[in-house]
Amino acid sequence: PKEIFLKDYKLPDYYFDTVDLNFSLGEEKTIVASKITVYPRVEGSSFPLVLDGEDLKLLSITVDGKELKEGDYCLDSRHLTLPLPPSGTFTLEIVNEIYPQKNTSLEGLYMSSMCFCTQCEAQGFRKITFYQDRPDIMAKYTCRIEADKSSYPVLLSNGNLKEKGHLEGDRHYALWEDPFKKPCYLFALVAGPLESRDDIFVTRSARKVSLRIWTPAQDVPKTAHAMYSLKEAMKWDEDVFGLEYDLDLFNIVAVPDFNMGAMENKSLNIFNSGCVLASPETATDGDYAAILGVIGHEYFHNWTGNRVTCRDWFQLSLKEGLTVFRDQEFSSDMGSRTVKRIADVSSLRNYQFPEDGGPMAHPVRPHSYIKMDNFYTGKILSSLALNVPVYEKGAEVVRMYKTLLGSQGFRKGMDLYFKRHDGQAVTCEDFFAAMRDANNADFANFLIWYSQAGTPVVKVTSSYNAEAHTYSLKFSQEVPPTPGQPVKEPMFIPVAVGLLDSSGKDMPLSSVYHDGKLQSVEISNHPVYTTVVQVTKKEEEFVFADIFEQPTPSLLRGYSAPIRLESNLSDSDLFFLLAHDSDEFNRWEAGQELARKLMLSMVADFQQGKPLALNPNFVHGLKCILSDASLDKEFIAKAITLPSESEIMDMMEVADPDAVHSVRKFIRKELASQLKAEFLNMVLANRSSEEYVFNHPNMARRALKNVALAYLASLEDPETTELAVHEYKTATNMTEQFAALAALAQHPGKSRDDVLADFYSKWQHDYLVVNKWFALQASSDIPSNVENVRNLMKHPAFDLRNPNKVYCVIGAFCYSPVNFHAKDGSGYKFLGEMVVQLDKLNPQVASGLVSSFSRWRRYDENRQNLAKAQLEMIMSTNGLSENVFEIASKSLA
Ligand code: B3K
Ligand code: ZN
Repeated sequence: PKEIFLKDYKLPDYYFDTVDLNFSLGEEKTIVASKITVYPRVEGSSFPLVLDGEDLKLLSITVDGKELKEGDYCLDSRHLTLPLPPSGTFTLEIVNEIYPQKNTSLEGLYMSSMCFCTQCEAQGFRKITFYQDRPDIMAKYTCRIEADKSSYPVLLSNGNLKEKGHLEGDRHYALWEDPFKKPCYLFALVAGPLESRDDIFVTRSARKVSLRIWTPAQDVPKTAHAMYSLKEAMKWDEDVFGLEYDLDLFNIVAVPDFNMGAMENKSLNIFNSGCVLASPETATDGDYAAILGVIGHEYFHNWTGNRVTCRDWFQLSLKEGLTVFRDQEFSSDMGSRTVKRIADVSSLRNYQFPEDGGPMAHPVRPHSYIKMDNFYTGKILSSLALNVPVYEKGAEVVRMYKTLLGSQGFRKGMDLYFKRHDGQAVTCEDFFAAMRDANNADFANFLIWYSQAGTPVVKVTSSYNAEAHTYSLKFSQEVPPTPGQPVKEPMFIPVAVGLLDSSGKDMPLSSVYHDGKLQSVEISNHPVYTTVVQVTKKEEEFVFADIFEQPTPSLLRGYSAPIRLESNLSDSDLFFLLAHDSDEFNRWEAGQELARKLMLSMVADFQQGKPLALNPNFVHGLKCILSDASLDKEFIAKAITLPSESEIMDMMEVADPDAVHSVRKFIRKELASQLKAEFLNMVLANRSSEEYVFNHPNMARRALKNVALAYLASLEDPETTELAVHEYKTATNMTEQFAALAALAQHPGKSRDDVLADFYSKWQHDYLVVNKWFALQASSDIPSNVENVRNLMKHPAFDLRNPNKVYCVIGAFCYSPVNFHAKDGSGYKFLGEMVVQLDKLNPQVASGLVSSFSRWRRYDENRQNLAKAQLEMIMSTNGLSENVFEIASKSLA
């Protein structure tokens, strides 16, 4: 397999102006005819024209109307080369065959249930026809689709419908035209027996846009929330970024078989049905929130990704980091900003930090790849797979621009970015330059965020000078080495700081000394309570003036940079911040920091065979949060949730899944028993009295109730078990029903078996709910779960060809540290077998799973040997895909 490098990027020798595609659809065989106007980048130059093409059967190739004979071109398994194309502009016509029914990779053109559909990003278009499959080739497309009328009544592609009509033999056709230039990865086609929910959005310049969400007829009622989300997203992008939709039609199609969450094809977004379909009875608040976020995300790509796209795939974060940032902001504005921030930061800690510290660490903009797809499949979360560095750390980088420039400065930068680059394929530097130039900003070494991998560790120490009334914060930063980058440069780290007085109030900040210079912080005599200091060197000091008592610092407010912060705050400082910080995110963070310290020290006790005891101050701290009526309920739910097992394991020298699991379980049970009255009260006080509504207050209420119920169920006593069964039986929405089921499912026994059986019999007709049932069992911590998981795979509802089911059963299993990392190696063996089987069907899904092995060196020697043996077994498999090869070989390196 060949590694591709960013530094080798070359402008294409040829561009394409117009592309006319013609599909004659058949399940077994589809004929694709393309007609492309080609012109050389440099007039008069003569280079070979190299087209990508995989799994295609070439039928004919014509240049300017003249059919080429065999010796006129070269064809291998990946390329079609024309050694001597005509000079100047010419017309290239190619006819080829493809086999959608046989395409289990779910990229290119494939079948999902009764539909044809496509997935072209990153390099799937080459599985449809021969093309220069790279994003800097932007052309205007038409697409004519021909298919059986009764089996495929709906025919969709990008842009506007120009023509449709009947053809002989129960066939029909549709002709679509997309007026915007696009790279081929945004091409899409869908054909099938679909029906739509229709609506209209009136843009701010009073244009009417038809909105259609397509699904099989029986699912149309479940698209109301997706339509709501789409309209809200369209409005939000106008309000916040001044960005208006640019066509008269916007289509969304939901299909059950999809490798990822969704795809932003121009005006024809294709979605994993798990990211579209919802009803109060079948979807949880989490699903509703995810749908809002993903619908927003794909819609926002219309500007950040489609109108301005990436020059090459190394620039993926240009569109993904920015669009994730935009969807995070959208969700924050639609719900609770703090809670959304907490969720995003938890995700970074659970996935990004571990990856950044392992063999797969790579920068936001990678330097090389073997298979581009691997930059999308870092974590598998229900049905959504996202690459964390490119997507989520990329979003953090975009967030830092906003932190540094403020909302208005950031908006100016965005405006300039679109003004300069609309219709272009550009790079991360272009985005950086727009932000800088629009604000005359000095960003020093900010660009290093794109090229340097690893999570910076920032240490901060503080001291107060009571005579001078100054307060000093000394920062030092270190970026740990990562593969290929042994030595690191200091990074540009914006640290948002507030100082609390002894009553817990924010102190006004007037001025800061930095490098011996005094800088005013106040803005025109308005007191400022949070200021952003810019740490750009290995060591740096900031001294706050006019501080009249010893403060407690609130550092990195709102998590202003994606770093690990190590401070000299004492436990009592942290309890103080937990109780008083005006920055709600940092209140949560103080509680988490306390919990991390506590858990790590108890893990050490556990490993030394000492009895476990829970610090009463911690119980008291949580009790205060629980009883603080001024706090948002969803915030309370987050604040009383302990850091995950993987977060704690990531902080250990040698990760010990059994110890971490036992300790976390112990603390949960102890909290439940000491705060039982409070938790019971929370369940009773927060039951639903009305119909399901998707809004923040209602979701917050349900979140708090569900967390409390899970704590209570951990007691495994008859009273709380009965309560959970009661909540399960009386629930009127999936959020509460599933939470009660999940609370019971953690503990082996009759109640567990009964509710699981009941749930399946209730919901067996709904595959998305059945997926939840699968995931709950597969991710369970009950002992020796691997056997249950093997049995689940024999269940009639399981299908190895459907990515969602693979994620819900095999993927979910890997998220139970105790079972995946079982000492006897049974979990590793299971995953090894599955990767090999899946790789033959769907390499993207297989490589997503193999990454669960990549951190094998973090465990004890016995586990290391067992995991390594599986990686070696995978590597020795014949016919391994490049996708799996890349992850497995890098993991072993
Ligand atoms: N851009 C798509 C990702 C497709 C990846 C395919 N391997 C989804 C998104 O980020 O919006
Ligand atoms: Zn995206």
